[in-house]
Amino acid sequence: MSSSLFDVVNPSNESQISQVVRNTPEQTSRAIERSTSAFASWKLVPPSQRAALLRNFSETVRSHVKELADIEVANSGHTISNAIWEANNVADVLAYYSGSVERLGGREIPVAQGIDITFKEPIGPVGIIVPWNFPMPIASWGFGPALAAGCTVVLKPAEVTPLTAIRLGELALEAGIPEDVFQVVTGSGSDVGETMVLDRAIRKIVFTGSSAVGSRIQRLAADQIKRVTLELGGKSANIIFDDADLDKAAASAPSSVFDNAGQDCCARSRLLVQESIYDKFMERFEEAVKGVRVEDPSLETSQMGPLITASHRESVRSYVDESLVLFKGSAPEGPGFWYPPTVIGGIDPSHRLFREEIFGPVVTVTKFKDEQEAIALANDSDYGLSGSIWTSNLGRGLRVARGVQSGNLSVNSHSSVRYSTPFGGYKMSGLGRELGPDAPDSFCEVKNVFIST
Ligand code: TAP
Repeated sequence: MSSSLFDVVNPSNESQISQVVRNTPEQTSRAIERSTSAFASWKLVPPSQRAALLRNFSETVRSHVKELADIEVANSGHTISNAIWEANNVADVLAYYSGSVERLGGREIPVAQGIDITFKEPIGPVGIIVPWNFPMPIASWGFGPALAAGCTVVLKPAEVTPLTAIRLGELALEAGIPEDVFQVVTGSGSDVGETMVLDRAIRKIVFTGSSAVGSRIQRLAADQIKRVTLELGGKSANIIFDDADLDKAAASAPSSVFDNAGQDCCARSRLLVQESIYDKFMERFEEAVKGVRVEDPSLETSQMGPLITASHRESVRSYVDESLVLFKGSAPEGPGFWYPPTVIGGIDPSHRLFREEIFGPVVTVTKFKDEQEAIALANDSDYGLSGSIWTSNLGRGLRVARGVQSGNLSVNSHSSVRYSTPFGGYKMSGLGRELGPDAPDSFCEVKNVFIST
């Protein structure tokens, strides 16, 4: 079957901005063969040289931050301030992991009658499959540590947002990363993605996306005992206690869920508010929500852009029962896939609005009495990715953080992601961790060698 082209659309105005190749399974298999050949030499590149190449890749990305950010604004509808952070994050991730190339060693272990040494060896060609919501950083959280460990990479961006990945592939070559060490293969999940999962030459899949596709990938990979890292959905809680700085908690709550129009796996889409301060908090929160600037994401003032596609907007809309809406922010009429920040109240935890990941600018608000009830509500979810706790009592902050079953919690902050700290989910939110100092280890096999003396 020969490849065809697919249209890439700007979600802010619905205009066609590019056409990209839809690769076939056969073309994907050929890319994997090239990746396998490149692996044989990439794994032997001396560590100091591999580190220098990664540093060079980082600096090349850094010098193209504005260009990459502009592409993301047009392709994904991200606000320009977010897109600049995202492009810088790619450069940061590469710089951070360039430092691990020369530190990735094994150990000497004391044993009887001999010497025992462990070696960390790169696992082989790695397939990285990313979603459309944060195309640049999520890709780099996989390819940064993988390249550092000595693996080659085949990256599949989501079909709707391929443009920054294509540009990163070009920048890698410009930076001196050898041909075929880092390949970008555009096309659909069922053709390109599934071929990568099924091909035995790919030794690990790093997948970020929905829990449904993640679970299918884990099942398919099991036949080959292929390694997988899964970063999946979320339904995180933002817990506001009565001793919190209410001005700060209310002012920051909109960005914790409406950032990237709520298309964020870490979105704090369940707001839990202690009943004693409910009215005081909601008054401030309403003012903050109505102040969110939903506008053309290329403007410096823009705080929220559109949803990614018309069909995704339909999916978000299908969740919202207007009779449950407490208040809304504003949104442009269109063209573009706009949807206003929306706040829902008065629902029971069994309601699908409380349970399912909507992946849009919709937040539910629920009252709680005390710490125990807050923890129980936060944990009443199949997911466990992120979450925030607002309190002036550090002991309470830590107690609740330890009680919530989630991979990334913040106290008096909404920060979830730093390249230097581990990131990943409990329960249906995933398997394994990305980022942080240990990420390159997940791209290595450990070999043990015993020498008799
Ligand atoms: P998915 O539909 O799961 O798609 C994710 C990626 O997988 C896309 O590149 C998709 O390709 C590909 N894919 C689809 N079917 C596949 C298959 N059978 N085999 C291999 N690959 C396949 O998710 P989405 O709708 O793009 O993204 C939203 C989801 O991602 C949300 O649930 C969100 O929470 C989650 N997410 C999680 C995180 C972390 S870090 N935990 C971060 C961001 C997003 P095509 O779309 O091109 O067909």
